[in-house]
Amino acid sequence: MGDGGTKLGEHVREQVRPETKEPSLYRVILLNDDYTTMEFVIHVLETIFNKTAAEAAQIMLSVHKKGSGICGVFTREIAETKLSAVHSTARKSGYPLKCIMEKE
Ligand code: TYC
Repeated sequence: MGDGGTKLGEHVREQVRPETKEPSLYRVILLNDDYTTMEFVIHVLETIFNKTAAEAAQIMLSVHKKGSGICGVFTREIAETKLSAVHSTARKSGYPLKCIMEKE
């Protein structure tokens, strides 16, 4: 047969363990800097990370005080897209805002 199929009379092993795995998850972490305005960070959190105004203000202030903070946990491709979106909108507006991703 040669196509991974089975011939008549061959036994097919029942699959006992699924071959699919849960995807790895990544934290997207926003970093503080001295130049990006608080308003712009709040705007980024609302538009890219779908936070409410209250959540965005809380995360922004925590990053401002502590140096970094989690804005969400995503699969790898989505985390990469969020990073690109943050860096692209920040550069367009002339801000050095940075975020990184870390495997959970
Ligand atoms: N530290 C900035 C300021 O005082 C505000 C800020 C907060 C910048 C969070 C980046 O990820 C950040 N304007």
